[in-house]
Amino acid sequence: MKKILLSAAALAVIFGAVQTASAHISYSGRNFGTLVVGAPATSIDTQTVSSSFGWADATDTDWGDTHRTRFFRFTLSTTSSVMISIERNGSGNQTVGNGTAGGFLPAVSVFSGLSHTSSPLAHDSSSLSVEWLVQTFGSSADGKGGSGKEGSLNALGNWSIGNSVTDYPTPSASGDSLRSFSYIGHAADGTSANFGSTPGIQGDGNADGFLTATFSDLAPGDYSISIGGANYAAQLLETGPTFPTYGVNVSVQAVPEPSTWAMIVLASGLGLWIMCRRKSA
Ligand SMILES: [Ca+2]
Ligand SMILES: [Ca+2]
Ligand SMILES: [Ca+2]
Repeated sequence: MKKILLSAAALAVIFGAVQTASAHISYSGRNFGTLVVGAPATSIDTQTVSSSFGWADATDTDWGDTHRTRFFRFTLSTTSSVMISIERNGSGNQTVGNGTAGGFLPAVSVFSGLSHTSSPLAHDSSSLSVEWLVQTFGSSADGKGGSGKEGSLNALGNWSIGNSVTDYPTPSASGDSLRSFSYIGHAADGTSANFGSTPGIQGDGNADGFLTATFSDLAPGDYSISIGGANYAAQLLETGPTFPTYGVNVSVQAVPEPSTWAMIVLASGLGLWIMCRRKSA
């Protein structure tokens, strides 16, 4: 009997390790490709996010764990504005729990830059990730390597993360590489009652599980989207190590630049003015 129990425990450890490994930053099945202005929106449905607090937790001073958000990517070949819509999928894909304060509330950060697209994938506990945090923030506090950070993800600013042919605390080996993300912007479902008191967060004011936002004037290049839960207080309820997963549908579309719209409005206004002058003449 004891032997069977031990085997089950060993299996749980192995299964847990496999699950963790598969949750490193990956864009597999979540690449929107190159967006073209005027093309219809592309949707990637029935994706899952681990925890209802992951994005909000990465907005505070000790940052957050990339594993608690889900990464998507897109590419631009010309300067464009990009509209991102996220809808909680509560019917078929919300596997555990229903969160608090109205269920899963989506939030998103957009970054210029791309993580690794093949194994070994980047993660918060790789030697290189921890080394970067310690070099940047020192090692006199708690968190990863004493850096004072819970993880690599900064939802409101720049950050870096590394992959690892070995794992922490083995020193980074040749073959490991660091990727850097430049912060573009963010959007969050709800209000500070949901995402917490970190200054500067823009909410859509209505915690209804739906979020849409446009990020303007993005230069050609590769972009990463980090999507996670906006419920800051839920980290006190969802304490791990196993976190509830929530379903999201994500839609992305390149839309005309605000300056283009301004020109269209200006041009039609001018047309109207000429027509009026001709009529009165
Ligand atoms: Ca945090
Ligand atoms: Ca936290
Ligand atoms: Ca909303």
